[in-house]
Amino acid sequence: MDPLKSKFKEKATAMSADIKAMLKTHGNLVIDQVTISQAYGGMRDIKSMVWETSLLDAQTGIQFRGFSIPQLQENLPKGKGTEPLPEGLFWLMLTGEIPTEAEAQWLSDEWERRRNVPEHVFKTLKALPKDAHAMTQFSTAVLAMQTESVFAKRYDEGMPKSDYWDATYEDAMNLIAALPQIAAFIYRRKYKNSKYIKPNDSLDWAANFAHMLGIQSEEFKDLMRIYMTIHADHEGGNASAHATHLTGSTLSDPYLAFTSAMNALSGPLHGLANQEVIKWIFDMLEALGTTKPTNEQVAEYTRKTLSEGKVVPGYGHAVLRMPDPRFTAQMTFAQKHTPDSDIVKVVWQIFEVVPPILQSLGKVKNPWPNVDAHSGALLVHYGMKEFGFYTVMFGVSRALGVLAQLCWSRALGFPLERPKSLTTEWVQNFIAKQTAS
Ligand code: CMX
Repeated sequence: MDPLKSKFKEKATAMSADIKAMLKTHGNLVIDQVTISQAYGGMRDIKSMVWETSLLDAQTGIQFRGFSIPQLQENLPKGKGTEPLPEGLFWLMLTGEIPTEAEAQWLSDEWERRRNVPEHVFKTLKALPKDAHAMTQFSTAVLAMQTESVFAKRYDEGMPKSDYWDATYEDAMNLIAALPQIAAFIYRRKYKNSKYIKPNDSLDWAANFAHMLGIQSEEFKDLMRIYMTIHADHEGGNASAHATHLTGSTLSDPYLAFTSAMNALSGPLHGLANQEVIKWIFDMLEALGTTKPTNEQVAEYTRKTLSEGKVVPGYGHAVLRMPDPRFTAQMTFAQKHTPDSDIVKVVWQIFEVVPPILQSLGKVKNPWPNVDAHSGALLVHYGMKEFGFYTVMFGVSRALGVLAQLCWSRALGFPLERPKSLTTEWVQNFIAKQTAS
């Protein structure tokens, strides 16, 4: 058994026993109540699922196994670069332990060994029109690759429940290993005349992705390392994580579950916001006829967007009530590497101008930027102007978190997810009974 799998098995076996004992003694403790507003309002804040790999706090932001983003930057292995390796984060999410440089290097090599993409996946992609959205292509490719699922094959052969975690781990590792190649193929086919770039065996997972996209600078490789790290996981209730959890809970294999995640990520209120942000910025600069707008011009354009009944993309969050630490991490990267970039400066200007305007509406619960407010400007700076591809990059990263958690969900034997729904008539009758008594 490989070192990561055996460590995961050891941790999951111990935790499974702990959870069984806890449920026996404390299973009836009430941890939350649900209001009618929550039932109608997208189930905000209801504590009703367990997600081991990360936890989100409204005021302090995301923690991966108890580590904030700056702490990940301090503690995770960095390989040949200066930013954390996503390999290290995956190890941390799966085992709860920070890996050594050697363990992160082992994982890099292991993903290199597993990264085979079958020819029919590329053929499937080639059958799609190039102008199909990059996320449609990405989701289709992952679905086409489901032919390789170890979980589906073993289930078909009668695998016992006790082995589900093992087959899930195999699929998670193989899929994560293959995603950069699939994503880069989509990018090069769609935008670079199908001039593909072969993987480079000497590079880590994120740097190899940068290489296959066709941007060879060391700075961009570091950007990909931090980008793939900060987008990986955001606890379990967000739409892409929850979609993986829900689909996976039916014992659909990891390829099918991850496709659900990617379809959820493709919505403009979730991952597609990263394309919408840069589109909004480009549209604004074009409308104003300048690359260096004044704060008054940005404010006026923001008010125009709101008056047209649209949201300002990249701002607001269902949980956070402060600037997203993933935004701040990208801003810190930009302050270090690209302080003179015009497009990055516009992002910082929007950060100054937009929050008070959103606050003044009186209804926006979080006027601050989220992760998507910054990412596009950095990509544009390094030459990736094709914003229709941006959500695929988010998706490649998101695989790390949701698939690590899927291993945990199978190891802990989480059951089919099936919350209770109501009709408005049921709610009205309930109110009538409550108010009568
Ligand atoms: N611009 C304008 N209005 C906004 C807004 C924004 N950025 N954010 C919230 N609002 C509005 C909502 O549309 C809602 O209006 P109505 O009552 O008229 O329907 C009101 O403020 C209250 O919303 P909220 O409780 O503050 O926010 P929600 O939890 O419902 O929604 C989110 C959260 C992210 C969907 C919302 O802030 C939004 O649409 N933001 C822009 C899109 C975006 O950046 N999404 C990416 C999120 C991060 C990610 O998942 O990648």
